[in-house]
Amino acid sequence: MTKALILDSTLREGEQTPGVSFSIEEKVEIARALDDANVPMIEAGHPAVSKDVSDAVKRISAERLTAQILAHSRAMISDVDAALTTDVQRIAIFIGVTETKLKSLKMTEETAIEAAVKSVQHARDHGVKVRFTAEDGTRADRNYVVKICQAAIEAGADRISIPDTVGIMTPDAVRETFSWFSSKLNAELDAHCHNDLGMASANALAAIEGGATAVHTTVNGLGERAGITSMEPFAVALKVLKGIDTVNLGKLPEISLLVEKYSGVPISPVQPIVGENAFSHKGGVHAAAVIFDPKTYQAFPPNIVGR
Ligand code: HCA
Ligand code: CU
Repeated sequence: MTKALILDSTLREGEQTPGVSFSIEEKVEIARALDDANVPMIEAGHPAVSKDVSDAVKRISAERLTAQILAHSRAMISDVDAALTTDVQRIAIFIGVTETKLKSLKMTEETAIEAAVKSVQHARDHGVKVRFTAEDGTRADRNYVVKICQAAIEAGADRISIPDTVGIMTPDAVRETFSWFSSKLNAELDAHCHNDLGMASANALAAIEGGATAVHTTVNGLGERAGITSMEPFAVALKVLKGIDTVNLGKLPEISLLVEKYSGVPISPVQPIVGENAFSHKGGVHAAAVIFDPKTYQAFPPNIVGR
């Protein structure tokens, strides 16, 4: 467990938050801020969704940021083609792998593998890197997930995401899942943890322990339903609990405010790291002890995030 990359998906997963829609200018500004904080991978949108999303991804690619820019795509040639027009460095191709999802897509296990392979090959033929996502992979039949991922790897994918799409995992289960998949798959593994049971940050940390080399986050934890792993507490936890450096922690409060402003989703006062109360003390016993020595009631010094 030595590497950990953060992939920020505020502009893709985060924009799937009900009521949230960023303008193109806002997206470019958020992407620049993430890049400025040394976020290595930015998932900028799903171009097949609309002209606006596609234009935004194009604009962000054209910024030539240090971060690698990704576009999301279903395992369909038309989606991959839409992603290719945006000039991104990597396309993240996903397909549902549970029995229920395959049924709803009117696919069999075999036709889903074919769709995955064809779309991965199509992207690779156009010179872009590919991540393949086995959507809802933590609830699917493991042996099938390995089979479809192996096919995607043979077709040219070099990263595989095993998302906890409905947020039902525990840290122990995630750690075991990632060590199992890393023993079976010859690719870098991404974790994408939804927060339906409030486990997203703990599960993401456990994924790293199990062998994942990247974790998907959003600023302020935005995303479908209860969102996904929030970048701020996760990046700080990696540093404080595991000694792993990722993004520039001092930039987190300003990025959080920027995303609060453009998403219209308010930061809660008790939100870790960026909430108004995150480093405040109220009870007399606490206040007196903190005046004596701050570490009595602090998990880590607030100045590591510039507060
Ligand atoms: C979804 C897709 C996804 C994909 C994650 C990924 C998920 O919106 O259903 O590409 O790694 O949660 O499975 O966000
Ligand atoms: Cu998701």
